[in-house]
Amino acid sequence: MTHRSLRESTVRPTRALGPNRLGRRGLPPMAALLLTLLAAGCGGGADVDMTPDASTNEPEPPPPAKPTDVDEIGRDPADVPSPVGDRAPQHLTIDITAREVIAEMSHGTTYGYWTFDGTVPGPMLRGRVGDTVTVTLTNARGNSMNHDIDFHAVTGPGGGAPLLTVRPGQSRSGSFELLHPGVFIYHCASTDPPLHIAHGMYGLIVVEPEGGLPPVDHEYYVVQGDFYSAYDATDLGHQTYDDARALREDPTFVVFNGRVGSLTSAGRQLEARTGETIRIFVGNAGPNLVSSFHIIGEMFDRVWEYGAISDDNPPLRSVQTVLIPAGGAAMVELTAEVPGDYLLVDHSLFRVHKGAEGLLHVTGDPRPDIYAPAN
Ligand SMILES: [Cu+2]
Repeated sequence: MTHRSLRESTVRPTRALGPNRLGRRGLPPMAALLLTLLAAGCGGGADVDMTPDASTNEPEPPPPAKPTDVDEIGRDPADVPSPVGDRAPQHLTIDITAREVIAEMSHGTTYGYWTFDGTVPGPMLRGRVGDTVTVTLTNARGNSMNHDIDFHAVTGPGGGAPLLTVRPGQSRSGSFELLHPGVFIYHCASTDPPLHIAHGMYGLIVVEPEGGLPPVDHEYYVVQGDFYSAYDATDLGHQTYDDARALREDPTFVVFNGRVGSLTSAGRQLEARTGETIRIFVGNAGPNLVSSFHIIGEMFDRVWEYGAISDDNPPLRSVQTVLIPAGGAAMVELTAEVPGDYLLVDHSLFRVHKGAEGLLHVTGDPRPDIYAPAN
């Protein structure tokens, strides 16, 4: 993020007291009512209607839900590229398209997303330390905004963003050597970066250490993000983005993989059998919140905090909850011993009411030696 963009984001005019939030004469409802009462007291007995105007206290409902451009905004958590393995560094080519789409945020609500390749998060990218990647970003014709990509895995100004800033209908490319292993966020950083992140423009790039990561039975891809609309999460209709709530860091939705229910719907859950090893690449795009990532009923056998998977960083073991900063990631591994359903949550638990939950479904034989009723 550049200093220029920070200043711009700070001085952006907000809609904190937009028309929907105002009472009569452009004042907040309580102030308007107070003025009405004062006018009655000074009016020399004038006949003033003291009945509060209900319309001043009732925020307008959202506009109707819009037709959607995509059936599913949430990236499938099983959509993970193959492991790199033990290979020499090579040159990789990555093509990504910025797409602005209307999609369902929750049942009965839509949101105007800005995406990489039409999903949130965008595609998981994967290479190894020492690889060179040539990234071509295309900004789809018909989009309204300029877009770019700041790769936290890229060494150099803006994480590559200045080389990849594209106007709608255009493409640009940049080449970068991946100097550090790790699990890294990438995100759009165009003009007002948090605005673009709050519309869904982010993903993970995994840079494996030399020799690759040890094999596991399942790998999954989960990225948390917070979204800000002018309405309540339960208001059905089109949920338009709201600057005021974003600046207050008061999200309407906190979700894994793009929407409410993205990782709990049928066919989109994380799945494993008892005894199998599960690796989850977990990112937190923010733009505001820090995540306390937790799986209810399980412990992480191994955790690489901050996504620092360099060979010389041993994992933490037997961890209950992983703190993931905004703009950060972690790699966690676990084996489920007992069959059943396990909820993925942000353990700032009221966020579950805003959508921050997923599901790990484990099949296998019961283990009464570990988990059983006692009577
Ligand atoms: Cu963007």
